Amino acid sequence: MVKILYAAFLATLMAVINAASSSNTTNSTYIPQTHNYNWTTGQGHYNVDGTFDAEVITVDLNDGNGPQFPWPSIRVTTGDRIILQLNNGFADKNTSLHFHGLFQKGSNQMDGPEMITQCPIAPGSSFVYNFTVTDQVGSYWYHSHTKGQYMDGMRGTVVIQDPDFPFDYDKEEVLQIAEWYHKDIDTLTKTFMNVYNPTGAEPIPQNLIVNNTMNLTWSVEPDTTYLLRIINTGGFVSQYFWIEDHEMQVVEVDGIYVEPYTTSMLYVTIAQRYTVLVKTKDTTNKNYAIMQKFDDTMLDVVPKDLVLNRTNFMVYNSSLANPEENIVDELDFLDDFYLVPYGAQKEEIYGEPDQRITVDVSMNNLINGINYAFFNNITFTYPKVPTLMSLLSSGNESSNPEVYGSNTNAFVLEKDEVIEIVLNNLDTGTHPFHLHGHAFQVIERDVARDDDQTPLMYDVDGNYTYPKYPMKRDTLYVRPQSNFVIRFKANNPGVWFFHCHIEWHLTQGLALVLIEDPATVQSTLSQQLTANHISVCDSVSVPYLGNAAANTNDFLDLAGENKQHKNLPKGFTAKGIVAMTFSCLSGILGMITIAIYGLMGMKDEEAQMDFVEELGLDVNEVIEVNENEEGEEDEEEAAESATSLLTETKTKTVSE
Ligand SMILES: *[C@@H]1O[C@H](CO)[C@@H](O)[C@H](O)[C@H]1NC(C)=O
Ligand SMILES: *[C@@H]1O[C@H](CO)[C@@H](O)[C@H](O)[C@H]1NC(C)=O
Ligand SMILES: *[C@@H]1O[C@H](CO)[C@@H](O)[C@H](O)[C@H]1NC(C)=O
Ligand SMILES: *[C@@H]1O[C@H](CO)[C@@H](O)[C@H](O)[C@H]1NC(C)=O
Ligand SMILES: *[C@@H]1O[C@H](CO)[C@@H](O)[C@H](O)[C@H]1NC(C)=O
Ligand SMILES: *[C@@H]1O[C@H](CO)[C@@H](O)[C@H](O)[C@H]1NC(C)=O
Ligand SMILES: *[C@@H]1O[C@H](CO)[C@@H](O)[C@H](O)[C@H]1NC(C)=O
Ligand SMILES: *[C@@H]1O[C@H](CO)[C@@H](O)[C@H](O)[C@H]1NC(C)=O
Ligand SMILES: *[C@@H]1O[C@H](CO)[C@@H](O)[C@H](O)[C@H]1NC(C)=O
Ligand SMILES: *[C@@H]1O[C@H](CO)[C@@H](O)[C@H](O)[C@H]1NC(C)=O
Ligand SMILES: *[C@@H]1O[C@H](CO)[C@@H](O)[C@H](O)[C@H]1NC(C)=O
Ligand SMILES: *[C@@H]1O[C@H](CO)[C@@H](O)[C@H](O)[C@H]1NC(C)=O
Ligand SMILES: [Cu+2]
Repeated sequence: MVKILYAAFLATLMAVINAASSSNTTNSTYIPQTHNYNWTTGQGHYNVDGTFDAEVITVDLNDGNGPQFPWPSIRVTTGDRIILQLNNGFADKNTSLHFHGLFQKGSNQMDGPEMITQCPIAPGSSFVYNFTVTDQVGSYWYHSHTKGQYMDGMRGTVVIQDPDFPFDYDKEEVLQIAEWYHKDIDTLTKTFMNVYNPTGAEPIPQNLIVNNTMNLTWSVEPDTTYLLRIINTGGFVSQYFWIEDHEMQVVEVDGIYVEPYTTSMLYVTIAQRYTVLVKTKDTTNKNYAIMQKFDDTMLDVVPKDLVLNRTNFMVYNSSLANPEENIVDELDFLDDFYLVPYGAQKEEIYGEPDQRITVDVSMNNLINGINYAFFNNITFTYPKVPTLMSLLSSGNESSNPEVYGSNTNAFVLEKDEVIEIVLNNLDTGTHPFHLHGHAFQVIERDVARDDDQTPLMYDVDGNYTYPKYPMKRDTLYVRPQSNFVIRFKANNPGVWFFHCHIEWHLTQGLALVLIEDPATVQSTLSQQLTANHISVCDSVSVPYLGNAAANTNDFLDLAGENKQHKNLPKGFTAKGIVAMTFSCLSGILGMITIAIYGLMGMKDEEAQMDFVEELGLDVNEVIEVNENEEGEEDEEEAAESATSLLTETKTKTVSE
């Protein structure tokens, strides 16, 4: 039986490969097109999941139909030009737009992340994204790169068609998956980056969605091969994805073709894309479940009413009943590490690196009580001048990383060097990291370590077996308390952001910036700021000359740069902050204070006061910081959040 199945699998594989070579004989003489878009952002309401009318970010396509939701999909062919004018129609929010996974060769300023490659777009201002899509094909997406905005819906899928697509299929379908919050991101961020949330517990989403809805119906035809593009446009959780009784043959991952690999389940972190071939059955007597499941290990608490598994419908025959939830015994999903790039994308592992960048990921509180995320103890703090502009204006100092600030983790890469990034995750969570401007080889990824073990650090002198043809992609997860190692060639001059794609963690500062081949950036005509870009900077009052501190005289003088808050005194823990926070509030929140004493195992106020003293902190200072940042009005809200945090903390303690 096993043998027969294996033979059948081989036969399919051969068929696919044959189809591949035959389709490559069609030498397309495609003439590139230009796609023009003129979009205006706005604020609206939309009931995405069918259970709550949420505040969302709308788009006006300026086609006479007014603001709409969701945002449109983009479909172009490789070689095409995109000219997208983004008009900021918000009353009081800056914005930006990033095309996730596009290399932006020679057009770094069109990459999108605000204060990295561009000035934020102020309300009333318009940025013209103008670039060609060169040497890339496959599944991508676009999203705002400002303050977690895309979780309010400012995102869409991007497909880059390949006239010489190497695999055979009949029809194509896109599934845009994500998680969904009922509250808007600005509101959630206020309670997340807050002294009352000292453990940095991420807000819990309300639902998993697909194509901006729930309970989606995908009507299929029998005996048909679908090219299915699964694109996770979420901002937080990874999802398990499977289709009842249907196998998926993975052929593309983050824009990289791979040797076809059959699996029954995918694990898709946010920002990742999987393109699979799904062959439908030749019978139409049953409909099947398309399942999405939360990776609930990423949630600090799992509320009782949270539905972890969401069922969508693959419908062969609409007069038959919808399928029930599909339950599997085991979450037996594809490990993307073992995929092998296919065709022209298949490249041997790069040799020993010319430069190795080793970064340790950690999370901790700073003196203001707020929980931050760090690479090598530095939490990314936005510079006063967008980093690309510091590069462009710093002349022969541009290859000195100091120019870019002491809180940005800036690394300078020389032209065509082989770069290795070793990432050690000292945190107990899973994190999906994204590199702008490149797809990288994944040469090593270690197993997870439990909470009670010590983190598994990568050993540079260790005896690892690297793949001969490593998998390549642009977004890769690291397991809890573990590590990964990636390599790429510094052949795309520009300033490229590398960060955790979990929007909460990016907000907490889990980012660094690569300054790649600065001399070439300076000398390339197409890399000079467009007149439109300069006017966008002017209207938001962001300088486009100078180092990270906006100093134009001495590029090594960083006086006045933005810096992270001071460290906490040694030995201070998040639990200590919980206690301190609530003691500060005891006047307002007597009951909660008592509850928290219980949690701390402190029975009387005296012991509690001793503890606060032990912290060696000026309690009044903490109150001041908080009031300055949040304003007095927010105290009630903060109290509300404190109550919910307390409930969560208690829940967690109980479940442990
Ligand atoms: C495709 O056709 C063009 C024009 O006929 C030719 O120059 C080119 O070499 C062909 N490419 C391949 C891959 O066959
Ligand atoms: C884009 O839309 C705005 C707002 O409707 C309009 O003022 C502008 O002329 C349009 N631009 C282009 C290039 O069509
Ligand atoms: C999906 O189904 C759930 C019930 O399982 C319902 O509460 C919700 O409103 C539905 N949503 C949509 C968009 O149909
Ligand atoms: C927009 O960006 C500018 C420059 O960084 C900043 O001063 C301003 O506060 C931002 N506006 C909002 C609403 O965040
Ligand atoms: C887009 O860029 C091309 C190439 O630099 C230029 O010729 C064209 O004028 C630009 N278009 C707009 C609308 O900026
Ligand atoms: C899902 O949305 C995409 C656009 O992102 C669309 O192309 C596709 O047809 C939709 N799929 C279904 C099953 O509705
Ligand atoms: C769909 O199901 C109905 C009800 O069982 C049946 O009458 C019909 O023939 C089916 N259609 C197809 C295309 O199988
Ligand atoms: C969710 O899915 C998993 C995997 O199929 C299953 O073990 C679990 O029982 C499901 N939970 C619920 C509440 O349906
Ligand atoms: C298609 O043919 C071209 C030119 O011969 C080759 O470079 C490319 O790798 C082929 N594509 C695939 C997917 O085999
Ligand atoms: C970060 O700080 C910790 C504690 O002070 C120290 O042990 C560690 O070496 C630092 N890590 C780096 C990469 O500087
Ligand atoms: C950089 O250029 C300036 C003049 O533009 C010169 O004074 C300085 O010595 C140069 N520095 C280096 C490191 O070459
Ligand atoms: C490294 O590992 C390989 C395979 O596990 C083994 O054959 C080899 O002896 C090891 N080399 C050293 C120096 O430990
Ligand atoms: Cu993260």
